[in-house]
Amino acid sequence: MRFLATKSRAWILFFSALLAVLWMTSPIQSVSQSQKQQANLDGLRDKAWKEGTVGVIVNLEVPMIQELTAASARFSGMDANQAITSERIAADNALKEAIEYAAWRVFMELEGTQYTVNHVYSYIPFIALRVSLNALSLLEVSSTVLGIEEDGLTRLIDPVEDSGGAKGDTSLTDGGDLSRPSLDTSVDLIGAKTAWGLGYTGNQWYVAILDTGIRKTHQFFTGKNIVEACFSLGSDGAAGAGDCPNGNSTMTGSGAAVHYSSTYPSYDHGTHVSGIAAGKYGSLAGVAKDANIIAVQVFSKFYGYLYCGSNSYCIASWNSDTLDAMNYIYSIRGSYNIAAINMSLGGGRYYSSCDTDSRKSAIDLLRSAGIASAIATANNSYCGSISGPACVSTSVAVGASTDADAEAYFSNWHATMQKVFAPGSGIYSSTGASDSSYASWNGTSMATPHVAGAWALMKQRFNGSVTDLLNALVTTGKSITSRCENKSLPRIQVDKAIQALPAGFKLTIQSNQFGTTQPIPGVYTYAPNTQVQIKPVPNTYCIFINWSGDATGSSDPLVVTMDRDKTVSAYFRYIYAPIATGRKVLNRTFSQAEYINILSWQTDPVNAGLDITLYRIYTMSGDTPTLLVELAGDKTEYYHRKVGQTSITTYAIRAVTSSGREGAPALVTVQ
Ligand SMILES: [Ca+2]
Repeated sequence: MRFLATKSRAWILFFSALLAVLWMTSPIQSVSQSQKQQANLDGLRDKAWKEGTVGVIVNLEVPMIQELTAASARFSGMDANQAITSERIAADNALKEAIEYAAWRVFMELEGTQYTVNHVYSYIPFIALRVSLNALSLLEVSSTVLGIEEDGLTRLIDPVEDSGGAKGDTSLTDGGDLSRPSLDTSVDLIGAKTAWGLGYTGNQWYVAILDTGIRKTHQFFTGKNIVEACFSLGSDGAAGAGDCPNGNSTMTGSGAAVHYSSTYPSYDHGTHVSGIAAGKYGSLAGVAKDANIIAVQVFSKFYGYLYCGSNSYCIASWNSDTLDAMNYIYSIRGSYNIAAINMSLGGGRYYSSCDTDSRKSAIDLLRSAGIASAIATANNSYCGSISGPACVSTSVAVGASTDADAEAYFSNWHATMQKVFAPGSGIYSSTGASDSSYASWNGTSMATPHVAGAWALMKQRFNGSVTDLLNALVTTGKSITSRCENKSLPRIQVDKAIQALPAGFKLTIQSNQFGTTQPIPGVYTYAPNTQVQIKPVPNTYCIFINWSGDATGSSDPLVVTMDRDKTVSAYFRYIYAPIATGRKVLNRTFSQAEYINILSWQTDPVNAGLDITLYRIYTMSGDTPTLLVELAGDKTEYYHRKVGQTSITTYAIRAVTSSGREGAPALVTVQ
């Protein structure tokens, strides 16, 4: 275990500057003990006492968290250019620093107790720790802590066994016959093939599979870009050494999401799920056949009866690892067009929404960036209850149906927590045994990637919000009545959902590095003949010059009529400081002698072509400017009269354009 006590000095140094600033500007509201989630505290104390430590996920009080999150989530989808990347990173960093500061406050309070820091999340106000009883007691009374939940283990949703078969009908394991299998049937049933015919194949989009990793050399993933990551604390539930391929508890990059050996049951679950969402080989294909995959391995390896029951070996995912995987997906939203995350994992039994779960924050964060969380309801045959995190009200919880459009007997049912059905019986997809192995499995785990894949098809048509796209799926799906009660939910019909979404033309908005636009640069889809307003937003000391591409002139705002796909680019320029000098002279007039500061300047030649109509001269008191005088643009000299003989004055001279934008200041000190 890695205890942080010896590291806290580095934290102190790192955050000392922040402390000074934030202490003044951000009053920390104290949180009454009654506001915290009390339910499990007794259980946590008990566990910490018996086992020495307990894994916890701690909800932090972070001032301005809603504003900071909204500022970050404004940057959804891929960055259009470098200017956006730097703005997004600035917004993300502001959020990250506020969370780190709150985390640091907690670590200060825990000084002298035993604890391990497992995760400090960058974008959600949580940290995950393994704590001693002493540390837990301090967390309970901390004014920076809003809630404490156990870092629980969540299982894979194992495929349901057919009679006599290990995982569904393994007799279908591929012998070269790729035309027969039922993935073909289910993909066709939900209208994916029709959607491909309309041009929607998931091309350019990514589906993120949070699962057991992937056999990326499998023929079903030929030609796909596969982004990999791993979050796996290991059986000790502590950061540092872990079960990722590099031996650590986190890893990104090639090889990070390689699956475990077949010693571990369901080791290749993620390979099967990925194939359903986005596989393609020969005539067999998953739902979003041209989509790419972000494979995130979130499971740790366990051994022994306590964890694995009758199996010697098993896998389970620490909730704090799953949370970090979701946080990671958000962190790379500027680099990939991410349609949805798929979580074919779950645990527990929930009769109503579990919206106090930490995973709600991550699901909402992804949702604010337009990324859906498709989550399996699990396979316990429950009526009126489903597993978590599908129970989070803002997830897209998926139950399983059959190819005959009946509810699968194993599928957990809840009329409102579940959102849709998708086929999950006898679904044929890639497995981990070899690069050409396939098998037919049953389960809500297999239903869920049908929805994640469908999301990529819909996003290609219309890059709308999770609400928009879910609404399209729900209103166009085929109604399936539950075996549990006389209520129905729609089985997805993606071709119809796509046609219900705005047909849309694409508007690509770009800007150079000296400004941005509102809406921010990116690719948008609008219904035909929509009039779109775009405002140019210059950076400090910059000026908007004109539009190019499918627009000209310098209208602010620009109105674009969407009668076809269009691209508009906003061109901005930096206004350079004048080239200036200053000196002090003693002037003897008839009546008196006076000291005069003489300032002279000329426009920097780099400004050529800019319409400089004014110069403004400020005197500086520290960083604070006070306007001294405003002069016409043809002036190149100013006499500041009656200054003290020994006075030292700093002037800021700025060029001002006809549109009133001020350029960068030339600072001139005269003494
Ligand atoms: Ca570990």
